[in-house]
Amino acid sequence: MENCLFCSIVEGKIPSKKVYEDDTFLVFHDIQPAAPVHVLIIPKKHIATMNEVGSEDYAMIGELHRVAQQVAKELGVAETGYRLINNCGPDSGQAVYHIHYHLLGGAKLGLLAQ
Ligand code: IU
Repeated sequence: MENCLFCSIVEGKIPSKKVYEDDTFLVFHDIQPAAPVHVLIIPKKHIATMNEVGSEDYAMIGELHRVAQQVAKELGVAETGYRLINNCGPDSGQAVYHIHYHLLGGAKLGLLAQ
């Protein structure tokens, strides 16, 4: 998708600090971390928001949770705890319209972190 920041990151046109990558997903550090651990888990497929997730994507979105588990372990927050957040649409504060999940941890998180 042209003019999509996260598609450009997937394509390597914009650099990112990668944590994990496979054929379907990319995980990279958020450029403005809101917690000691703050990474973004994205499908490589361009889906603008949660509202556009179709039945053909349900298995992939399920698989994303496996990636979240793995990354949480690798980043050392699996046991201490973490938060997995998807912002959808204007009221949520979604700024980038390529679906992504924030994985936040490494400290006690405030109620409204992200
Ligand atoms: P949001 O859920 O759409 O509000 O989150 C977008 C996130 O993308 C936000 O935390 C930004 O700091 C982050 N981000 C980034 O990691 N790299 C970028 O080049 C840009 C935003 I622009």
